[in-house]
Amino acid sequence: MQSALVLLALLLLPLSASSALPTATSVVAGLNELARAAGKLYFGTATDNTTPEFTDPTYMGILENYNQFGQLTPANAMKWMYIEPEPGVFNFTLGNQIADLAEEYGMVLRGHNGVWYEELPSWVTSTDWNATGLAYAVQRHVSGIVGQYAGRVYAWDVVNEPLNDNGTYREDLFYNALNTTYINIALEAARAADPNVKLYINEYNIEYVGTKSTAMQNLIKQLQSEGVPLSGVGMESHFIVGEVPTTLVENFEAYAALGLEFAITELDIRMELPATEELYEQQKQDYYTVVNACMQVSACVGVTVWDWTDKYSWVPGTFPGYGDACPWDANYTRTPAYDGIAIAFEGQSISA
Ligand code: 9MR
Repeated sequence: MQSALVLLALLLLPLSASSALPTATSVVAGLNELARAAGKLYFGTATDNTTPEFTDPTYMGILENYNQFGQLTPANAMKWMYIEPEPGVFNFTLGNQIADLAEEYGMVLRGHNGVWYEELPSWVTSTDWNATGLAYAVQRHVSGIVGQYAGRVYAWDVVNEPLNDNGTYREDLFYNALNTTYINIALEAARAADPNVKLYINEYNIEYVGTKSTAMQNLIKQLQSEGVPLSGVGMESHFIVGEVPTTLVENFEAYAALGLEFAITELDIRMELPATEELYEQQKQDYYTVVNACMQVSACVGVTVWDWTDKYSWVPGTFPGYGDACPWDANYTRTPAYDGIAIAFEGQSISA
């Protein structure tokens, strides 16, 4: 009886929804290995130890594979609310866990992030700041976190998402008390705390030619003219299947011309669910387009996906009806998107 049931289950297996979709076919050791062979510093991923990811052995088994991931970004662990929950009182427990993991496997670590309008502790959001008080708090925060990881972090997203989509400055509590000087204060504090770490500004919708990208380039020129330390720009790259911008390379070259390096820092390409074979194929093409754009510009140091499996992606929670944005599906099967990344790092062209 039992073996009859097993047989029945095996017969039904190919009919399940997920196995009807195409999977990756690349026979490669791993994406980081390919990225490094292509001269990039890493292919990496965000990872989150504030959620159940780190208690999932299957997840951890793949995460810890250096051939796949040569770089980690804490999706939440180093954000202000976790790392400085009370004024001047730091808690590095979660951040250290990711930093230790990166070190154990020889992975590059990106620090994320210093100053951002989200995920702030209540002591920051509930204070009616004057300029002097907030300047002190920003300086203490950034020097605390960058100093803690000095020598261990490759690059810090010191300032995160300072712009609105129309190119104006985001009027968050930092801007309201300090205008744009909070950016200078944060970058200078970071440089004082670690003389060697790369200092980045990280932002979305600046990956392509447009108003917001121009505004970011103007901010960079302004900082450079003031002698403020800045090493790189993070191009988040949260895209939609079939809507990947066509001006990535042209735009990336404009940043390289400013003398900066840059990285794809939060790549994912979401689709409207349910997934279809056609959407998966388009997504493969789209992943190829983004990674190939990084390949075309030597100032692009590496590519990070904003977690690698749909099981833990932030996308469905934020964009209802959308998902399947990662190169591994929720069952840890590699999807055609994986092939798109691999083909780009291999320097080959893709057939649509
Ligand atoms: O992935 C992060 C998610 O777990 C958090 O709930 C969220 C809070 O806003 O932040 C997510 O990460 C964001 C990153 O820090 C900055 N760029 C956008 C990312 C996705 O929202």
